[in-house]
Amino acid sequence: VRSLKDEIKELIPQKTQQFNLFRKKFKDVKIDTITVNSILSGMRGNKSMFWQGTTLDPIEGIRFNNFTLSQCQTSLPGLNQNNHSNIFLPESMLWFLMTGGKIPTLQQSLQLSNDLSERTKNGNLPPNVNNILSQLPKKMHPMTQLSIGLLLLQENSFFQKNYENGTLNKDTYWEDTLEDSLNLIAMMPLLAGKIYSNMINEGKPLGQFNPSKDWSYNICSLIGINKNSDSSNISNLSNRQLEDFVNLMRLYLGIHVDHEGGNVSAHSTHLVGSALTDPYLSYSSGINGLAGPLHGLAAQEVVRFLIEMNSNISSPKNLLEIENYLWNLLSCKRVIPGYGHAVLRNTDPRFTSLLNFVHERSQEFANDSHVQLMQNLTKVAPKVLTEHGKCQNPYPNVDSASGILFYHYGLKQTLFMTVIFACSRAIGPLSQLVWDRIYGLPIERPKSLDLNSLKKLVTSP
Ligand code: FCX
Repeated sequence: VRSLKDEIKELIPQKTQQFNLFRKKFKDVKIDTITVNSILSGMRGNKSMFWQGTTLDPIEGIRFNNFTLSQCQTSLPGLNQNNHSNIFLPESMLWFLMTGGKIPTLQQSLQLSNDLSERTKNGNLPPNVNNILSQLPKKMHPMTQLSIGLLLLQENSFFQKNYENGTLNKDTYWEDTLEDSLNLIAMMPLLAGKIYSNMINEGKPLGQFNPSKDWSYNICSLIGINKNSDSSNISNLSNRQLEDFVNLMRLYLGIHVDHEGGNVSAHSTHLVGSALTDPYLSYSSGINGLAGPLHGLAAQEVVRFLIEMNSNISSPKNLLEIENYLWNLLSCKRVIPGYGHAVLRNTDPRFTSLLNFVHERSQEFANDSHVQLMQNLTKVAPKVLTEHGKCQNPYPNVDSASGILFYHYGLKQTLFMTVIFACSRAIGPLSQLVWDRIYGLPIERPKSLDLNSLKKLVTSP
């Protein structure tokens, strides 16, 4: 089976030729105008960034290489049914994004999975990294621990080493970027496992890495929610539930990989990377952005919000009480977490795919009052937010469902949930970083303006 690197190498001449021709032919064509409001409102809607793998349509949601999420779910290989299933392997998506749209065979996905396993050197973090992470204060925010973990791994960057010793040139930047990116992605399960064990098990391992298993399976294993878990105190799940949890993890990791380029985690990785910064440093910056409550941390906020609301209403089925609770929240100038989006103007298809996971297992979730509340909220929150009249998108986003499903299976540490998001998000922005190097994109440097300069621009004819 050909390796991912060979596949990319073969694509480069044709893709770069297309890219360069396009740039040459259309370089002076105007495609957007920038208003004062867009400068003062987080550059919302400015068409000013090149991003290859994903685009976000306000109504239909995310497309990966022009495939909708449901097309990905029927086309990308997974482990469940005849090579293709609704739950594809995140490794399949990694291949699909890195190759700019080539659908891998199951064999190629499994080979990539195996490649990632081998890159972990028997499932161990380098001893110095492990030691330093063990010494971090156990109460340190897990996203801070993750960012530190990546910075510690940076000493293994081939890009950084080879740039320093002068053996790289513009044509070969991408090769070490790919190498570093795959090594980084391979290490994410180990970092996640270490951080979760710091949080709940005094840094002692919760489970074992299994080199013959896939990336998602190993995340479940290393956080102690798996059949081979060393720790009996964490999950009391039946075999079927453990299997479902691994599938939920595969689904979650597959759908969170990317959400076009402008979101904070993707954009910060891209921006920092544009200074020829290596993948470890670049993605560590992305992670710092993901840790914000308006971005990746929202899933955790939703879990806290659902638990809190359930303790204040008589039943998750009482829609009137839910409505009153939401109005009360809004009157205190707080947001309804898991609702709204900067680009989407419809229900997030990623939310729908998580909801389908629940519907397919209705017995399992029948008695979970938090999952019921999450579902019933969809009947009330859009109406309330619409009447409230501020929010441009009153519909649920992916974070509305993700955390509470993990919670159901025993992952109770809400602060940790964004670490799992970060495992997934590595895939999109790092695939882009490889292509940034192939296309030779320059350092990003938008022009900033102070109020005086803006005033001059708006008053001059
Ligand atoms: N509840 C209450 N008010 C909301 C709201 C919500 N869920 N969503 C938006 N609003 C408010 C905004 O706070 C803003 O108020 P302001 O004028 O007083 O500042 C107004 O409505 C207009 O905001 P809008 O243009 O619709 O949304 P933005 O693009 O500014 O912000 C986010 C988008 C996602 C940040 C916003 O909808 C929000 O805070 N949602 C809740 C948090 C959340 O779920 N985040 C996850 C987003 C996503 F999935 C991700 O990127 O990870």
